[in-house]
Amino acid sequence: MNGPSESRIADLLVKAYVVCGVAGVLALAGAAWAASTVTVDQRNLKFSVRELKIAKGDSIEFTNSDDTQHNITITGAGFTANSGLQGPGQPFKAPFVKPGAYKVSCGIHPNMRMTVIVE
Ligand SMILES: [Cu+2]
Repeated sequence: MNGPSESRIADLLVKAYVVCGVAGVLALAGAAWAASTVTVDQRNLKFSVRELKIAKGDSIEFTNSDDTQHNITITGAGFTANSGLQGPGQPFKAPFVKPGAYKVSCGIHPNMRMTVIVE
């Protein structure tokens, strides 16, 4: 008597499980795909932009087109990162996982400053 309805419930559960699984995989793929890397160059002792807006999860790759060393410090939203001595041609990549305003400066050249806004 109740055989058919039980198998129908089991069938619905299997369908729901499959739909959730597909949605989960698509959500993960979307998140991985959405994060991007933005390049900021250092040239003539300046950052290529004064202010940059990026999305949460994006990274910035700081390149060094000068023939001298730089030393990038990033502070904000309870986060600090330092590139160490960054030689000519050497990239430094930093992820920004929390929204907020970040100050970026160079420890060697005090006039080198920029702001990163993570939305
Ligand atoms: Cu510098």
